[in-house]
Amino acid sequence: MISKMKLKFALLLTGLCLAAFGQKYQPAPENLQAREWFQDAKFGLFIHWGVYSVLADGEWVMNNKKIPVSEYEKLPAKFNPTKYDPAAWVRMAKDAGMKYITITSKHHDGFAMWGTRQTKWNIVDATPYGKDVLKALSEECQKQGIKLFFYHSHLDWHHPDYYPRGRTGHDTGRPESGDFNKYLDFMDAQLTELLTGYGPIAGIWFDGWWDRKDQDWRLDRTYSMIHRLQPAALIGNNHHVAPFDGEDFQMFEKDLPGHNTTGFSEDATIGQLPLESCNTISGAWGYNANDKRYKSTKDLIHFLVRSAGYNANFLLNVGPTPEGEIQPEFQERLAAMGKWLRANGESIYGTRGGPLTARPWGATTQNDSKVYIHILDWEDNLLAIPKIEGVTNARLMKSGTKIKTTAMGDGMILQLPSGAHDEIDTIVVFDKK
Ligand code: FHN
Repeated sequence: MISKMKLKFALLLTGLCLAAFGQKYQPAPENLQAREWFQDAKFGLFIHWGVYSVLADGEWVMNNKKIPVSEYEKLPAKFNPTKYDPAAWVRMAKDAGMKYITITSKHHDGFAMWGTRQTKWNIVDATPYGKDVLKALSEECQKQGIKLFFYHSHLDWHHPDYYPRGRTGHDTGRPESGDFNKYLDFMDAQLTELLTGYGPIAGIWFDGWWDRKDQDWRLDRTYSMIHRLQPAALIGNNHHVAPFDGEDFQMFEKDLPGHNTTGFSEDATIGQLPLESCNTISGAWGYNANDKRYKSTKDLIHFLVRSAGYNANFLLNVGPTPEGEIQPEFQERLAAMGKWLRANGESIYGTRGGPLTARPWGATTQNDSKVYIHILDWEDNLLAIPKIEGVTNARLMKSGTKIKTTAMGDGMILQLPSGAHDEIDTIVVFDKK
């Protein structure tokens, strides 16, 4: 049963949506339900995996190292992930406290990680492994109750009809000719396979539109095809601009919503859709053997909490090896996040951001009956915050220790007893009256 607060949120969102933009797209009831589930889920696993992992230099190696198609096509013969264990991957995600997985079905190199009939450039026809890794993963996700999204690249450095070229992919050795609509027909046919052969798909995570911002990508055609095949599927497009008609959620890359530390999101105004921030554990998305820039578990939990404060999900990435393994540095951090969420999950799952907007010292989240003050970066025992109406019984969530609150002007002072600070997140909880 959708709660009063969330129904208010959903109707507000939809009403504002339709009103603001006179939108054609009317999300189906099951799509609105899925958006609620998405916003309650809060935490997902991003997986960037493909033949590029053989070179262990990230997912952009083909473009960065100017590898022509003729050379790059030698990679699949060396891609044989015999250690791939989808049950272990899904279990790892669940133990980390994640509720869904978003895996690259096709990245910019155009290589299909499933047995597509549209091209031989796929894992079943072109590798010694010869099996459909997405099929195995989708079955395992259904078995373990984890939802599955497919990342799908608009940009394609391999397909001859991805022409005229965009910002990237100029050193692939493809002929300077091609029919872009044939490429879009090919893409729609591949998406149809993914949405009709892998069970219920929670959504499609598009990327690469930014390679040709001027191009007519026939998005309305592709979006309505997806919603026709699976009305509950949530469409997101990492185009780094305000949401387009037909989209169901909005993502921010390596940034909290509305922030732009990476330069990706300068035109990314926050729309009225459910939000998701994605980030890496190291620097790279795809497997990169030399990338040791691992974020600490504390930093990763802070990103999760701050995302929740912005009413956004956190999609955290791993780049598996060509053998099909998740490196230990990633597994350790995910397991530690799962441990933290088993103790503190009530302040994250099923909440919405607020009532206070994001603060340098932390974030606030709320559900129907409680407000959670997440004190992340504040070492003093006194914290002044704006008055929060309609709440009572302030206490530390971990111990239940009462927290003294003193009204001060139109604010209130929280008085933390000495030693109350938690190394990662000191959570003060209030009951809603
Ligand atoms: O180019 C991609 C990159 O490889 C990766 O997939 C990220 C994930 O959000 N998105 C693009 C960069 O914006």
